[in-house]
Amino acid sequence: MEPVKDAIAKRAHVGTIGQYRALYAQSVEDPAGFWAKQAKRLDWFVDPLVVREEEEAEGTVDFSWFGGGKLNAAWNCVDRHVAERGDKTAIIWAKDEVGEYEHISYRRLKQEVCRVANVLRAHGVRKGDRVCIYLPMIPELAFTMLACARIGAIHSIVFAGFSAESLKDRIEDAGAKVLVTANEGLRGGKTIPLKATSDKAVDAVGDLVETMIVVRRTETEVPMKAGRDVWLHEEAARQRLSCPAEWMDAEDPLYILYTSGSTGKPKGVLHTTGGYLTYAAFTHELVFDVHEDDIYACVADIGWVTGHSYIIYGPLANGATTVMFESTPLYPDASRYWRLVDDLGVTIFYTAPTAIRAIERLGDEWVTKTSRKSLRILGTVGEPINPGVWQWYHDVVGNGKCAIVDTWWQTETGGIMISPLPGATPCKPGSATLPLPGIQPVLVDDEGNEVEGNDVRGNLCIKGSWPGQARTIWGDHARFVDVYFTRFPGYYLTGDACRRDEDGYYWITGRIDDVLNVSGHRLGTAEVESALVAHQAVAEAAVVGMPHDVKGTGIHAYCICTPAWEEKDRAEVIDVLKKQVREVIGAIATPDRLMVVPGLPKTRSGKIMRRILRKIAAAEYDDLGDITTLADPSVVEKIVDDHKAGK
Ligand code: 7RM
Repeated sequence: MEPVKDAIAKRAHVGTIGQYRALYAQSVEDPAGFWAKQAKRLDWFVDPLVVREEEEAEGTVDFSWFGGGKLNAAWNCVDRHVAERGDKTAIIWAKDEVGEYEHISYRRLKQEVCRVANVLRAHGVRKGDRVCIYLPMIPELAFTMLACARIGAIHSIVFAGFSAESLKDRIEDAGAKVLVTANEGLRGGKTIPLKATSDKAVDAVGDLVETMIVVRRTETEVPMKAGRDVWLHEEAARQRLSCPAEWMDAEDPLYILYTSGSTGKPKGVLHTTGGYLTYAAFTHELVFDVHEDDIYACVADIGWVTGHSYIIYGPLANGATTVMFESTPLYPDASRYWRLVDDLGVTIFYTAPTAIRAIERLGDEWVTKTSRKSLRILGTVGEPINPGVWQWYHDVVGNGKCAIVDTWWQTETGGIMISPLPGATPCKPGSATLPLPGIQPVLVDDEGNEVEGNDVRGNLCIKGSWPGQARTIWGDHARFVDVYFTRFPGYYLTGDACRRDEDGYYWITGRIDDVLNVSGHRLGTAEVESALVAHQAVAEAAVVGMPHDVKGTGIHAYCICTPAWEEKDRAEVIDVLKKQVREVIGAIATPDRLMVVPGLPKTRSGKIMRRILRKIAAAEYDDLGDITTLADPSVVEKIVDDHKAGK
């Protein structure tokens, strides 16, 4: 057990474990009172009349928060701070170029947001319309999100590493009539051809996208299609510096964010305005113990939920100074993060275990040659952190002086659910520790019974609702009900397996479904499989996770080739198929290992035995279990031999 550090506890919002326990007890005894109080951290045009409502009817799920309330997320993240702290830096943009920073004050942020909002309005965007954003980590991304929020448009941000096809699917599913992109992205000294990818995606959706708004990040010329494409800087220069904020209902959508599930295409998780923003602000302040003078850096990409909640909405709602980091942890070398910390005086730093592992393996010197004396709190998110990596983060990066917060949550939860509080919770490396106030995790056995007590395991579910909870899947409420609320009625199903230890601490042990967590990014095995079988070379494919030192989980694909491709050079086929996945989904989905196999282990009813494929992928050949029930056990032998031979 790693005790809480006195220096951190002394100034913390919650400074003892007793205080945390009292707050927690209060939150579950009187949730309405507790959340009503939390909602007061926002500025409401009209105060909510009710805290929480749940409608019950056979076969569906419907809950809402802060009914009757009216507010605007951009107003809360920007305008209301201008009077109090107009000259305070809202966003520090850390450019890809080493040592180059741009500070944007709350006053300037308001003007930039208004200008972009006016540009969107001028192009016909109205309340409820969807705007797709395909931008790298540049300030215009923040301006555009907040501009959407300001006029009541729903943003759908697509990570700039996704392919044209992934972008197209998301534009189409959301029905976005405007796409905001950049001529190019810049990351780790390399350019990313965003406009070219956007053109491909937009051309493939017919005339759905009426306007493409292009940010000029680099000097590179790109073709602009007359009547469709416009430059943001030219349009913005013509617009006023003010723009009225729409009065949004608490339950009006704020954004859609696509995330992978175990089956089918990624689902558009929908978050609403009042509950989400309350929850993002509340958790950001509590978990990171944010104070007025903090310099807060979450180095995730805004294309993922972590960036939505903990680079933009949470920090800005709290009037904090937040960093937008455009580069990568290893560019130009493994000191990059700590150089960022020293250059800006970062006090709170939030990243993923995969990034920590990538840096750790290159040696301590990259860290120890930097000062890092400004740091107080170090966070992680996205996947379980190995206890050894936790210790290294604590001892080497944090010099033994920082609090570590291992934060468990999901796209669907809107914000952090299980995490230590830096001034209150003694830590156990590898455990996300205890639930935040207002959150009731339960472990449910496979029969649907709550597993009580400590030193137990089960399917991690959440009892009751919380304000940041996703309300639906865009365009498919039946899928929302089916995926999250059907297997164990009455609970929200997280899809994670979990252990609650003898002290009541939670340990996430992995997914219970076919979702992989690759470098902290969620990927469905079904998505990768469908990208593979879309190629003429592949007759059938099965994808599983495999242990990976840096990524946590790597992608292992097994493919059966079509006759015409069977005789081709193996290495070439493998290259072609890896490239296929990269082109269909994006680089993050590229298989780490791809094997061409003569067959797949199947039951006599034709079901692929993924359990066996996972064991082989992990090189646990002696532990394959019973294979006698397979339709053709000899396939397994062949695959094992080839795997051992590195084929
Ligand atoms: C924020 C985010 C969610 C999945 C989740 C888990 C895994 C996230 C942790 C973690 C262990 C953690 N959203 N996960 N945080 N596992 N410890 N601290 O990652 O929707 O992209 O992924 O990530 O499996 O279900 S996400």
